[in-house]
Amino acid sequence: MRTTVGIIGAGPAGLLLARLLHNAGIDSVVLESRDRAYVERRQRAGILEQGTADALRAAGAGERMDREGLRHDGIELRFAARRHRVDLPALTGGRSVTVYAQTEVCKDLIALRTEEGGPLLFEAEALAVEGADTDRPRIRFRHQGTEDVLECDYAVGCDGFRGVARRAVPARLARVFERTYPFAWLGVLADVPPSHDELVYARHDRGFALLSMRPPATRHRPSGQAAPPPAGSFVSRLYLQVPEGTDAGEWGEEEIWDELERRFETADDWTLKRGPLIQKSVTPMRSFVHEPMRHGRLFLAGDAAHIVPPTGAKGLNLAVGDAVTLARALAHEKRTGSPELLDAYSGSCLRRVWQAERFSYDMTTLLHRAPDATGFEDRIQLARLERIVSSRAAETDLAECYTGFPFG
Ligand code: FAS
Ligand code: PHB
Repeated sequence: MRTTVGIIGAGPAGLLLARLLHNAGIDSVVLESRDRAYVERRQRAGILEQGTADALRAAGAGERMDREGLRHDGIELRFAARRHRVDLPALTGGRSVTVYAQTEVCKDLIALRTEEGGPLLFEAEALAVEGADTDRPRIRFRHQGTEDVLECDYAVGCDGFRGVARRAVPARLARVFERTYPFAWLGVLADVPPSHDELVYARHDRGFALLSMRPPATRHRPSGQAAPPPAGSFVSRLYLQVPEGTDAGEWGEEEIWDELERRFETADDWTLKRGPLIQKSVTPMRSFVHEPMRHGRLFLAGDAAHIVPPTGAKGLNLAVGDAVTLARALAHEKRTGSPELLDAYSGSCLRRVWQAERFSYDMTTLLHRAPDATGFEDRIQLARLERIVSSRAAETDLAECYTGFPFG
């Protein structure tokens, strides 16, 4: 099998890259180890930055997002029973975010790929990337029980944190930066309308909690069905900080609601509506960056190169930024013969990645209470929050970072 760009992974990075290359007249093959149902059902990110929403529209993949997604102009910070709304457009010259789940983004991109006809092989597991530092990189893979080789001009690892592509970068040339956190997120999807119309990030002595939401389409409705949901029909997506290594089975339904209620406490009459839990899972918290994001004709994009704790809602958006940057560079090389944007890819992405790492780290340490937190650290957290809610400069930094960084 042969193609111009061999893409490993059909998550947001791989699917959007394939779409952008198609629009630029560049052929590609996407190899995805799981089946379509798994990829379309995997509950992950829920917030699209302004740049991500714009990129999906420009790629011709934003129609259902515009119909079913929800524009959000603010988020609420909650601490010491206080509530503070951060007005995103007012602080960023008009930028907002869109609530539209990663599952839906993937469904839309898979549907487009299937329509446009470019090869997207499910249950095709890449085994290794070979010859990355030659003119003919190859991806060895197994599909339907048979081993095969995908010859390509360029190989792109969009295969996530546990993928194989990164291994093709010689250890002597790689630098890894990593931090793990002593806590994780217990995430639930609940069949009850959200108790607030925007996201709520709560810092509490008992730990962090997040109130988010999902369009009803997230209830595993196959993409393409009509009937746009009325905004009121959204369901609740909620997260609780739990100790690292927690098993979701340790938490019963009532216990989860009771703990959420404690952490979202306010001085006013706000209440948390309860309902049946549809889905429950634990996400570990990690900061990780692999440098460089290129080796010869192998490029890394998305979680294959970097991981952020989800507090800043950056993971999916960084993956989109990498795909946009790489597609632009490959199209430039096809049009002009010049490799200059390809040569600039890693540095350009890493500038954006490190800004997102800094913001995600700041939001995580601002809002989560470490198991060994001291009274001093509690007071510093509250002082940091007080600074944000009382200083337009500090609040602007949060709003600019939350709505997203320009794609290089
Ligand atoms: P992905 O991991 O999405 O996709 C990689 C794909 O490659 C997968 O489909 C995988 O099956 C495939 N693959 C792996 N190895 C392969 C091989 N050898 N051969 C072929 N295919 C292979 N981000 C947020 O912004 N907000 C959140 O709330 C949030 N929650 C998350 C919860 C969880 C449990 C996880 C794991 C991540 C979460 N993230 C969140 C981050 C997440 O959204 C990622 O940033 C996003 O999926 C990155 O997209 P990709 O880089 O495409 O990687
Ligand atoms: C989500 O809706 O899944 C979500 C929202 C904001 C975050 C993280 C996750 O910061």
